Amino acid sequence: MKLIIATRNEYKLQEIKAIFDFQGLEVLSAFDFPEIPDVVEDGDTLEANAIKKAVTLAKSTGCWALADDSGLEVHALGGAPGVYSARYAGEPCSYSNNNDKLLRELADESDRTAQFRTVIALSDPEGNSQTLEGVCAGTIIKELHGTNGFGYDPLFVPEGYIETFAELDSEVKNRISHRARALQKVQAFWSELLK
Ligand code: ITT
Repeated sequence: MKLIIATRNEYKLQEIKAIFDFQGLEVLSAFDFPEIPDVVEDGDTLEANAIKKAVTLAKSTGCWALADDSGLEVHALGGAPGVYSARYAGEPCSYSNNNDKLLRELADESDRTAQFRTVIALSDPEGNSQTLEGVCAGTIIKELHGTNGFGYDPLFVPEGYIETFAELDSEVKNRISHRARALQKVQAFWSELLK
C-alpha cells in the first residue's frame, strides 16, 4: 500500500521518516507529485489545516495520506504564533525573521514558557480523516542557539533539557518532540487499522 506524506518541508519529511515505522508501506511525499499545487493553509486551527492537506493529497492521488500541521504556542503571547507560525513575521516566510520577531515580542516578558503542538491528519483515499495530536513543553531562550532542525528550534529548550532543539541531536528531538508524540499515536492507530 502507498502512503503519501503531504508536505514539501524537507526537514519535517526527514523527521517523520525517522520517527514513523512505515513497515510494508511504499512511502511517497508531496515532492513526488509536483503537478499538485501547494494547499493553501487558511484554516483557523492546526486540525483544519492538517485535514485539508491530508484530504487534498489523498483524493488527488487515490492513496492514503498523512499530513502534519504544527505550531509554536507561547503562553505570554496568548498562544501566538500558533496556527500562524509559518507566517508570523509576514511574507515572504523566513525562519530567521520569525525568530527575530518572537525575540522582540518576548523582550520584556518574564514568562517565556511555550509549547510546540503537532496535529497529524490521516486520510483514506476517499477523504475520510482522523486527527491525532502531540505536545512538547519548553521555554524560549533569549538568543539563537544551535544549527540542527528548523523553524523555531534554535530558540526552544524542551522541558528537562538545557539545550535547544537545534543543539540537541536529532535522535533526541525525534524521541521527545511534539511530532514524535503525535506520530506515536498515529502508529498505534495505524496498527489497529491493519488488524
Ligand atoms: P507543510 O505545510 O508543507 O507540511 P510548513 O513548513 O508549512 O510545511 P507547518 O505549517 O506545520 O509546516 O509549520 C508552521 C511553522 O511552524 C514552520 O514554518 C516552522 O517555523 C514551525 N515549526 C513546525 N514544526 C517545527 C519544529 O519541529 N521545530 C521548529 N519549528 C517548527
